Amino acid sequence: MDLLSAYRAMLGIRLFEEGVLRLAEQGLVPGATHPYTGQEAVAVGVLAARRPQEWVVSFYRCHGHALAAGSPPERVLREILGRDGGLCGGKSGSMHLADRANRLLGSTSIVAAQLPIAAGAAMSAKLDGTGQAVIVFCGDGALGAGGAYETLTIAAAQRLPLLVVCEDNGWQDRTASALVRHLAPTELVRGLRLPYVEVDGNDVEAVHGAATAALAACRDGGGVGVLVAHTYLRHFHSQLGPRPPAEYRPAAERERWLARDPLTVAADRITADLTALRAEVAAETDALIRRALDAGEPDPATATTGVTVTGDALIGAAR
Ligand SMILES: Cc1ncc(C[n+]2csc(CCOP(=O)(O)OP(=O)(O)O)c2C)c(N)n1
Repeated sequence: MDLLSAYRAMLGIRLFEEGVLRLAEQGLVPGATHPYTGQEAVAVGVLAARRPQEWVVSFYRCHGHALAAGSPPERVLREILGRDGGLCGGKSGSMHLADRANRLLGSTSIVAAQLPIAAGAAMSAKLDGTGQAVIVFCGDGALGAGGAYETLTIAAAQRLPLLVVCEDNGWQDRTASALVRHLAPTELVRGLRLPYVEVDGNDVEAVHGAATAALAACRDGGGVGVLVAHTYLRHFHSQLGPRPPAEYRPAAERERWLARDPLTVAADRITADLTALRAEVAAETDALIRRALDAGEPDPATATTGVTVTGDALIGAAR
């Protein structure tokens, strides 16, 4: 992986997300929006290891995954704002991004619901003999859900080519994970006898290396694998309604993680001067935000189009 390109991609996501947060504060984002700030190295590192045709499945914290999968940022932002020209016609909003062209199968707001969806895609890949894996992102809390357990059990028994990327940011909404979980993600998957690897989720090169190896194992008939990436959110869980104050999370915890921000970790290893690159990405982001804000609302006549797909059409389109 080219570290400079990875840095650029992470910076693009960071500035995009900071822009979304500003727009949310101005009341321009309908519904809830969940920032990805601080977790950029996971999406960028993992998706740089993906083969172009491999499906990705995400959850409500999906902006970073979509951008790293190749979705056009302006279309993603228009979607988040519910505007014309959005990735899904302005109908999905922030939490349900899907982009067939870039193999983002979908994103769901129901914790852990993305796992069985991804297992279905992995089943399809296996039956088709494509030799491709499917990548699914989830939070650490999602691994405690019943649907996750069922999915992992069945996927393991069927040796489905599925890579589960668990983004362990230490929190589940407003609750510290340590308070509510009996087993850490690694202990849980060890109990299911699944191959797993644990990685510093703020180090894009480490994530990329681990994902490359894990995906190769999945594709090679190894079946389901799990990558647990330890990371941290810079901004809090969701931006809707009253938000907890910054000090909600312990100051020492925040400081420790923010000092190891993925952008800083990568920049420290790059010898080139990044000033011009930073200015360029900032200007690009500002321009796309301005254009998205200028976009109109979708034509009401499109409200019922493209929202359901039936039988053969679904199977045909998914391949
Ligand atoms: C089935 C279900 N239960 C509860 C919720 C409410 N909820 C939204 S996010 C969240 C916490 C999930 O934490 P985690 O999986 O660790 O992901 P993170 O948000 O930290 O990335 C909860 C409980 C939900 N969306 N779906």
